[in-house]
Amino acid sequence: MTPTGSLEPALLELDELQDRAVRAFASAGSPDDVEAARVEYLGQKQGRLKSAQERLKTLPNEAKKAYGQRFNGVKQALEAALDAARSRVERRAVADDAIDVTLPGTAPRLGHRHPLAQTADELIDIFGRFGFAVARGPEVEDVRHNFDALNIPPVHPARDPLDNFYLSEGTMLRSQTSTIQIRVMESQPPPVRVIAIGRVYRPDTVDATHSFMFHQVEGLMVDEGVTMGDLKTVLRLFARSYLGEDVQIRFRPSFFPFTEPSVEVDMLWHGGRRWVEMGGAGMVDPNVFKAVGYDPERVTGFAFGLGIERLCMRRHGIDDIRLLYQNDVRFLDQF
Ligand code: FA5
Repeated sequence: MTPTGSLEPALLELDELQDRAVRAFASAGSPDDVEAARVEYLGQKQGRLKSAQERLKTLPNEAKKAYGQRFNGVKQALEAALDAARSRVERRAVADDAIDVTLPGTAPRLGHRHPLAQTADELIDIFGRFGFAVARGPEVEDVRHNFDALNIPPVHPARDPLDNFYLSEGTMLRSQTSTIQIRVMESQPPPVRVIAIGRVYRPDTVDATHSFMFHQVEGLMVDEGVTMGDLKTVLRLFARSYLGEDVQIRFRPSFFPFTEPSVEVDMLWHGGRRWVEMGGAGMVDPNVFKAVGYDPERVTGFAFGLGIERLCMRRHGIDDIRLLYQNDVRFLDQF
């Protein structure tokens, strides 16, 4: 305890107060620490500097001047230490909010092509290797390309309004990609070797294997001397490329107005027990050649139309076509 009235110990205590206060401000790491130090040393009510000021009254008059001068110096030093501490913690808060360019970045979540788009790309790739170019046609079609030129007579059940999406007079949403066969042959002379991939529309009841909108890949090859053997070879090679060496395919006699003879193409693989229909195919009917101005005495050709959803589903083990259209990312992420 300093004896009241003695200058030297009072000055020493002022020095000590300054030392401690400056250290407290210098070590304050946050705005709260700085505030706590301010209250302890510079607080108006019970701050240590305030107590040191009170001390002045207890000193003899001749000591007051020296004490007062030292006191003012300590006060200035403490205020400077407070200012320095404040601006230091503020700078740090700004730096905490700033971007640290040395940290690893946040990788953006990349999407990928839809499984059906991937299938379409792969089909274009495989048939491309067999020499087939890609052709396109409109989804809103006229009745001539969807039916007439394909040798489908006016009374044929395939034209039933209950089985098609008719639009205005003479137009409809195409029900098959075979329309593109006609468009290609109308626009170029033989030889032809094309595939066409696109959406087709039918008011079918939706279930695990049927949708009212789905995709087909159409193939057409026309030249002198094209045979059914070529058709079978191309489809067999395609099935092996897309589904694997162990796939088996079979051809079942069938009927389409635009091919003669016509077949359904089924596939079976991975030791499966059930044959699944891929699509229809056959040798282009002479009446179709006549409708587009080709000479059926000179050229022959084959055509096929396969369902892309079913190919994609078989390839990936998808058991419900609706999954392909629900756009649930948890499902799509798997492909
Ligand atoms: C046709 O569409 C003929 N144009 C195929 C063809 C082309 C034959 C060239 C001869 C020459 P089909 O209606 O069978 O044929 O349909 C072909 C394939 O489309 C079917 O095997 C099936 O895989 C798919 N498909 C048919 N309807 C649906 C549907 N509602 N939902 C999903 N896929 C379907």
